[in-house]
Amino acid sequence: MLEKELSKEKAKSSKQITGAEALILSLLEEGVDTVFGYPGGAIMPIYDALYDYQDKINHILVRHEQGAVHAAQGYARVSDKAGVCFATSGPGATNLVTGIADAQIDSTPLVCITGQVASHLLGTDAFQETDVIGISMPITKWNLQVTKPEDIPAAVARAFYIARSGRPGPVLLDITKDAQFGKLHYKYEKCEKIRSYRPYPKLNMGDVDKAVELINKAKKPFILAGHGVLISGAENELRQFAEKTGIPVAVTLLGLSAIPTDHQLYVGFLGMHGNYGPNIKTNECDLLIAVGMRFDDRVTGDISKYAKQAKVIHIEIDPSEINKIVKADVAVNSDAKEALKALSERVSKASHEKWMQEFRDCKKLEYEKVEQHDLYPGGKGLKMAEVVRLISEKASADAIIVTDVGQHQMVTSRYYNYRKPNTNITSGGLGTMGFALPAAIGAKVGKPGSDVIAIIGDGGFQMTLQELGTINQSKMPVKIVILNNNFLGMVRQWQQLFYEKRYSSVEMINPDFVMIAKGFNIESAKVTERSDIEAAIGKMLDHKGSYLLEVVVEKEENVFPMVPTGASVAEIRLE
Ligand SMILES: Cc1ncc(C[n+]2csc(CCOP(=O)(O)OP(=O)(O)O)c2C)c(N)n1
Repeated sequence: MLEKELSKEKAKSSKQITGAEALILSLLEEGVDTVFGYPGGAIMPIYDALYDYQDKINHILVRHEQGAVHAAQGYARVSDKAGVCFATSGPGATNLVTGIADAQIDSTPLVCITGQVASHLLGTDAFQETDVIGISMPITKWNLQVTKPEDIPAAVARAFYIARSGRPGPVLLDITKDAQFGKLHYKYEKCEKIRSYRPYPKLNMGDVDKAVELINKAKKPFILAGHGVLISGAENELRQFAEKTGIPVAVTLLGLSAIPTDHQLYVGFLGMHGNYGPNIKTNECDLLIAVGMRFDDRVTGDISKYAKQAKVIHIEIDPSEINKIVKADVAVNSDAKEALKALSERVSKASHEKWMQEFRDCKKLEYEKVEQHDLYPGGKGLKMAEVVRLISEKASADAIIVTDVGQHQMVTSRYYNYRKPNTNITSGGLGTMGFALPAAIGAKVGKPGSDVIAIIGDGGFQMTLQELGTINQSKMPVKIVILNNNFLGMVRQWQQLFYEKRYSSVEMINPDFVMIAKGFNIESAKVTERSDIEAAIGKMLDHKGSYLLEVVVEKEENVFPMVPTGASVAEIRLE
């Protein structure tokens, strides 16, 4: 049906159409069904063209361009498509910057379209002129300024190809107003390759054989699974590989949900606030098999003391990540799915029961020292962990959990039971407070059949709370849980532990969140007592529309374990 209509559009366009209409038709050719955006002067012709295509493209009007870009990220992360956002020139474009940087570091495919002043005004400090190409150069996978209408279709084709292929990332097209107004003979050709850009490296079987040899010999092998596993859709291949070899699997923050957290070989989450076992055992294993991860410093701690005893196999699609932080004994420059499949076919069947037991012993210690106090606290105050665990028990397996940044993010990563792939959406590399609320909107649009639950701190919520307006206008049934400790909790924790409790600008005098939600027509409730929490979560999940639940939690709770900055992973603290 759409194809028929598109060819009608094309036939019409053998006359001539505007660059703005060509942009919309090009987006339709790429299968775009949703755009998150905010209009303004320099992008008005595009919004005018969009008016005629409202039945084909759902434009979600956000309340701030940062909301558009984070929503596009949420959409991309759950839908396997590129997220698309529109913004005007100048402040519209600069408001996208945080989200673009976030998408770049977390390998999220985005196509950002900005309007720009007319080309004869470029470089004159015209009204709302800003050099968004210069600004976004280091934070995009590719960007381009388009000044001629006839260049629009090919630019869009290239943009989608680059954003989605290989290691995904954000691209930006800056389109001058005269290019939007001007006319062209429209013709669209999809981009399938670009000279000298090789997004899919060919798997080298020699490297695979070398990796197999190391895996078969290892006594204490250890898999570290990252976001790359989810991006390449390699969850089954990861499981098959781990099950055949009996190797324990830990995940990075963005690798969470790549393997079910109740899988017998899953040993926990890595990094600064990760689980005890995976951190300690990194420095005791004899082989690290890193898959689709980039050895972020939050994972490695002091790099000079990181896994020195181990051989390293690094499976990674982006060659620039290989040997960047950790020297690989065997580098497999490949898509994770293809590499894991090849490895599984060749490795010997094995089990590492004694080694697995060491992880279970660590888990027991962590449970006794940390988890049981977090989950079953004796005191009056609610703890984040017990709230998260209840949400985990009550939410359906395919519910998508979107976290913001801070203590609640780490607690959710530790205590939520992720059962299905891509059910964890968070800002990992950039750690962008304000991410969760708009990203949850995008995730709901990208996967309308799944419940989307945003878990946010009181600080981060106030960074993008204006997007409650988007939820209200678009009738987006997103569930929002604010874990309110009246502090910028994570910073307070650091000030307590490393700055002699000199609390400097971390206490929050908060507004009435329930009343705020009401103002946006969003059903809401506040819980302060343990006896009310279970029913409140049930009510929220059963509610058909959007819902905001404020949970007042202990003010000065700390997240442990913790690898202090600059310490080795072996120096992880349990208290
Ligand atoms: C945009 C941005 N500004 C500052 C920070 C630094 N930062 C990291 S965590 C944090 C505190 C978060 O507080 P809150 O949202 O209340 O969550 P909590 O840690 O209490 O769970 C801050 C300020 C950040 N990550 N992002």
